[in-house]
Amino acid sequence: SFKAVIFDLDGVIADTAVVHHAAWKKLADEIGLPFDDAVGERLKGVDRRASLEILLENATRSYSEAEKDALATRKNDYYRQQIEHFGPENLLPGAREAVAATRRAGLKTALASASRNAPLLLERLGIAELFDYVVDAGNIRHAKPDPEIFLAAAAGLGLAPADCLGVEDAAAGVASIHAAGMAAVGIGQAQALAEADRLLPNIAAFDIGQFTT
Ligand code: B16
Ligand code: MG
Repeated sequence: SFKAVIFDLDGVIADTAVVHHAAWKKLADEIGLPFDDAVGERLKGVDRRASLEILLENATRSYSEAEKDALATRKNDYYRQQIEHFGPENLLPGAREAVAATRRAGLKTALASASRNAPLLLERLGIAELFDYVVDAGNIRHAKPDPEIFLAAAAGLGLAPADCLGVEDAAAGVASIHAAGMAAVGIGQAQALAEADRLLPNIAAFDIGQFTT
């Protein structure tokens, strides 16, 4: 059975997927690019720069590197304005208990978030101490669906990937978990998460007992 659970943050533990979505939509509206739910779904779990590239697929002109940097910074400013006021009330229901119960069951816990804002968010949510290892997103060179971030989490825990269970709300994240050689729990809508080994409607439905027998 598993020795660790590696959690994603945005959309699994914190109610931030909607905040990222709103910040990207605001930016897209301002620069006159189309932004629908299908594009929004593709941005989930993908790092900031790769998300911007997806957004710019619909652009009618090319953007310089400096312009791209400015756009990515603008999106992050919108996002930061919102999470500045976050507290434990912004945890998704059952999230703290899911992580705490995993530890009580004797498993290790890690965080594999692509967000450079993850450490700040963990502090604000009051759950930083529940993780044995937090991947530094700034050191990850290849965005999800590449396996790098989940492999880094397993390495940080000192465990083999096959001993770890990954939990994700994004299709790119589930693909990253599988590419790392781990089993994946999908959180959310079946449509976007068809590849997950187990599908749960939300993190409150996560029962570590189902994965340790
Ligand atoms: P930042 P996760 C991801 O976090 C988000 O799902 C994704 O929408 C966001 O673009 C990415 O983090 C980068 O976040 O701009 O804060 O560095 O789902 O991997 O926890
Ligand atoms: Mg996510």
